[in-house]
Amino acid sequence: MNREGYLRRVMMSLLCLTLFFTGSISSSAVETTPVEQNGHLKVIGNQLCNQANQPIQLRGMSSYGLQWDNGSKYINYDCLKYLRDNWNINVFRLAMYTREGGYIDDPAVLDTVKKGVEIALELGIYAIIDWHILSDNDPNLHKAEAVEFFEQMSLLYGKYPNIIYEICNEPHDVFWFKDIRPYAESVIEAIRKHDQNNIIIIGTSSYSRDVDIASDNPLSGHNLMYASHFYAGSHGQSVRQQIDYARKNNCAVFVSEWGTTNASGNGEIYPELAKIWIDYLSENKISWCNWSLGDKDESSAILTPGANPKGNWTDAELTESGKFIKTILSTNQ
Ligand code: DCB
Repeated sequence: MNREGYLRRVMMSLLCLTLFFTGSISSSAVETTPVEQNGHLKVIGNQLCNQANQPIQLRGMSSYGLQWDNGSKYINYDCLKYLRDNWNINVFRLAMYTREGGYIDDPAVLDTVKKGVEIALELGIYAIIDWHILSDNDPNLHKAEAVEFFEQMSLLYGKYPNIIYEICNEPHDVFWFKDIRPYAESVIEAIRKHDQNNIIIIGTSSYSRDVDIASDNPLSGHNLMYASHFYAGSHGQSVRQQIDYARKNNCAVFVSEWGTTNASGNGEIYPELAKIWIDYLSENKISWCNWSLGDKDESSAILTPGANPKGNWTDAELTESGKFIKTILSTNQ
């Protein structure tokens, strides 16, 4: 090979190397989504972990009730992308009420749930499919529908690492061992027919606070977590102690819903008490979703009435709670 040919080859190789490195650097910085980074989640001991067995904390928003316009209008690609890219959410909860005009009363709400899941798949964030029992306090009231629903969801989406199932939002006036546990066994069995791996969150008694009671008689099976919900104005140290107790019993806890208000979802907000909770959850790498992404005129909503459905909100479109949550999430506090 002559000298000119040799030089040309050296120059070409340098060019290729430069293109390779700049290309790969920019794609990892900009294009790696939370799900690409973390893959299939799993529970190890009492801790949620990623595919590489490293502890992970998911943080994000719960929708408002999807049967209502105040909640459903924010389930669109632009809004959830805005929350992923500007508020750093890596999880999103789709609150599908069963009663109060929800799935049992009008199954059309399922379209919004599916839309939300498909957006989560595109955006590479985790999506919680929440069977949001509330006035129907006992999950057994609609157990047959729940079994059928979750079997259908696991068949459709179980192959994607994005999916998390929450099988009963907030049971109350029922007992863990006698009522909730057998319900959970049936629903888990239905999900596991099609999806052997994704995380399943099980609600607990007293509006999903009694994780301690559940942990004394836990379910058998893998990748199961127990729901602990709190409202900062109503629930504090004693609820954190219930969580500590469950974790000592080797049960994994997911705070799939919490609010800055009292348990009514309205009235004053309690940012100092909420910050104590947030620090506790971060220290223990406990995942959470805040209630709620919606513009109902109530203080637990993060948006003021009429806020842009596509995100990109000004401060005037955020409530006090919204500004607080935005700071916590976007500055990784
Ligand atoms: C939970 C529910 C959630 C509820 C919020 C705030 O309920 F999971 O669905 O959301 O916490 O209360 C509220 C909405 C309202 C709506 C109402 C009924 O923000 O706009 O009108 O649902 O659909 C809890 C949580 C804790 C307790 C009681 C309730 N508690 N509860 O500890 O007593 O009765 O709804």
